[in-house]
Amino acid sequence: MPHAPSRKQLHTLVSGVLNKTPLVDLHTHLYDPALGPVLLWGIDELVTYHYLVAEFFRARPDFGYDAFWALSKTDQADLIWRELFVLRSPLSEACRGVLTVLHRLGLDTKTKDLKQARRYFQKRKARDYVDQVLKEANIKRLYMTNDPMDPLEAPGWEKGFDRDPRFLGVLRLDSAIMNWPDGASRLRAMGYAVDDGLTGNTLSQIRRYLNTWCDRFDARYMAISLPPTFRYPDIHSPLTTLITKTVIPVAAERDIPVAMMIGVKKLVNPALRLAGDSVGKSDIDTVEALARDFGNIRFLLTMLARENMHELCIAARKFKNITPFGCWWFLNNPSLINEITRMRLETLGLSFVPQHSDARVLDQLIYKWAHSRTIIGEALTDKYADLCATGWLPTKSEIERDVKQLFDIAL
Ligand code: FIX
Ligand code: ZN
Repeated sequence: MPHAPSRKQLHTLVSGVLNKTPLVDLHTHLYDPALGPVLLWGIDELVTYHYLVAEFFRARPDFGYDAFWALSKTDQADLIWRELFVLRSPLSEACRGVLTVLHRLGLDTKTKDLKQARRYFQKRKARDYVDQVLKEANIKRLYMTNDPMDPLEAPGWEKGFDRDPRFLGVLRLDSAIMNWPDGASRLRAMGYAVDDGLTGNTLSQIRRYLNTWCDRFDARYMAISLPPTFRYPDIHSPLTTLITKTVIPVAAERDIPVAMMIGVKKLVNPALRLAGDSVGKSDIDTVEALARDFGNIRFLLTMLARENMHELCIAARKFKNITPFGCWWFLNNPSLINEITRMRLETLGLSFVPQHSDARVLDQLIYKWAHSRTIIGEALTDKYADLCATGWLPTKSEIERDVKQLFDIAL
């Protein structure tokens, strides 16, 4: 009877498999390098990430919002670096992330300015750097967030380009259907004959929009972020009507999933711009009702409130068409990734997607995945150790199989 491995031996095995398994990143704000400068990378983008902007104002509440936004990106980065990394220890997850990237790139992290880092990035070419970062983070494919109504992204699609197969398309729905009829004028400007009242051909025109852009993007799923107040059923809500009468029928026709990211309160502090969004507790009854009424739809689901995470695990146990994914945004911190991952392993086994990066800056892939692989590795090690205590000893190939199921996502 082979003897059970020690926890240390198990941890070495599990973390080795995790680190060498190329993964698929289910949700990012990154772009095919052919789309040009809309793909953000480099030290100034890293340090002015909206998470760090919010933390800067915690350190400097005396600093005016307008004064900050009036600065150049370089000056913003220098200011944030000084306040959060020099005058204070960079203990937050977002600060630590920047240091992990610099450290993995062989750069000095305890430096009083960004001169060395800027010299490093000035020598990089975007396409080579994409290869370097994907290799360092061991990512084989990632899903973008593509919005036909984004003025920064749209020109690249109009021009057309040879796709990088590592960057998969996703049709993002917010700008078209959130806060209806805000999107109606944008749709009309694109040639879709919609009216504010969702009457006549409006719904079929919106389905045409969805199909046209799913084709253009070769979209592997459609995605939308939703407020904590989102409800289904809700006969008075244009949003609910649009989701059930346009998004869901098109997803069914195309047999692609619908990703719902529920719980964001947009711009509670508009002065913070992208950093101004907050979190609210969402309604799990709505999630269960959607999964029940649309059993033919695969729902990729993540929620922003910690309190919703356990409810989502249980909803997924009740509905096989729910796949919980990621530790989203304010949950993407070691203490919560740890809690959520263990909760999911205990309630769902391997039938969930443990993490996505949500990276907005290419280099973030390095830290978001290094940090998550470590935490998820600890949780998996403990779960395998629990199995060993029953005499069920995992083999290396079984651990490789399990890790592939968790991270090598094929939609
Ligand atoms: O809606 C989303 O895709 C969110 O992830 C973003 O809006 C958010 O700003 C973010 O990047 C969080 O990590
Ligand atoms: Zn996102």
